[in-house]
Amino acid sequence: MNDRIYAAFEQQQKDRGINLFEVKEKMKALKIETPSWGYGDSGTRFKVFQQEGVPRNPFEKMEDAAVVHKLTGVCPTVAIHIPWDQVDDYSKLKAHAEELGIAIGAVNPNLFQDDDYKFGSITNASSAIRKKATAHLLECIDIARQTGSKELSLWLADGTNYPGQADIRKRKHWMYECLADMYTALDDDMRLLIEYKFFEPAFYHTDLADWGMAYNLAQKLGPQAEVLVDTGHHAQGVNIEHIVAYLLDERRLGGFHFNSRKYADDDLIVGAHNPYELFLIFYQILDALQDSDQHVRKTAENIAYMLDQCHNLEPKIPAMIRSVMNVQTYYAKALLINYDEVKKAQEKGDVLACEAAVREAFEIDVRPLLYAVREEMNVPAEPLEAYQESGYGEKILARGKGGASW
Ligand code: PSV
Ligand code: MN
Repeated sequence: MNDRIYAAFEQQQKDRGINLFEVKEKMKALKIETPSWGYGDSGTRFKVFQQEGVPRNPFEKMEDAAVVHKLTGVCPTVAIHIPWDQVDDYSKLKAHAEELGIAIGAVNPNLFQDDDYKFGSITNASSAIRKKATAHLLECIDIARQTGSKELSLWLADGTNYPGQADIRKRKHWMYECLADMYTALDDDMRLLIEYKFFEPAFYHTDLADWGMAYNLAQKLGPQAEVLVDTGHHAQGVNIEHIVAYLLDERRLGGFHFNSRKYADDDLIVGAHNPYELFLIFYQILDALQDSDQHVRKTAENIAYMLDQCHNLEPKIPAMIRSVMNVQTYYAKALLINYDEVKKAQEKGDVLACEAAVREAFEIDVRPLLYAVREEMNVPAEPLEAYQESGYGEKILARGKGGASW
């Protein structure tokens, strides 16, 4: 990078009262988990377009994820989905990941792809099916023990399509009972991240539809249960950063599934459609990191940042790198907000100055900062270009078509 450009950037930030050393340390500490399923074939309900070179098994998924980590330096863990990533021996998968310089992150139970779950899993009127679903949740805790994972992220597809189809209150009780069994089985250092989604695949009611329901469940279950915010799981126009601030203040924000969306749960590259939203989410988190309450600060420190995307048309690995770079970019911009200036403007009730102080940081070109941080981390300044030049994309074509899919 051109030293003069960085020096000018440094001076500009100094003049704005920003401590760049601290900013760079925070950027180096950011960790973004990638999803194993984001490396496999995916599509819509209309068509899955198979790509050449897609990993054929969980071991190859780890290999692709390791490339993303090697080039970005900030993706040391990979979330797995069970049974998509089922293997005979999880210690082998763990060892394989570790040899590649990464580790297995959150374990995601799958309660939505079994015929038995047609009318619900842990909300099913059949106690035998609820027991089966609970057994799968417990199996996932056991897998987490074997992989050294500390997070279980739970998403439920349960819901109904028509009024009167089921007893909503009974389903609520059954859901709680099964999750309480799961919660009790968690090790002390594990946490349960509860994801919500307002529709799809059910269209009339979803049993865990919004952050309030997830929060309520987490409250009842205990301190190891927290809410997971998937940015694609809200109705149009919902103020996600408000939800983030609220959950942080309640000490119940556990993690994110980042992606971007235009209409529904589109699972597109994060930051592609929603850069300002992503920036404002980080603004709330960074603001909470300065809270006078140490519990709020701790909650903000322990957030699990995960991507949950499906790259249906674009090649998977570069798309994942693009997403990671987008998260870094908007995180960097939020770090450049002059928080004192915002607070002072708030105290004066100067609405225009408040808004301007936040937006100003968004408008800064942070490329000199990103290049400097990557240089200090010993990773390529332009990870995407480095990937294109690495030859890895060509090498994996030998895997052929018809790899793993979700
Ligand atoms: C559901 O849409 C979701 O966001 C959940 O996190 C699932 O585990 C993931 O996508 C993959 O289907
Ligand atoms: Mn998700």
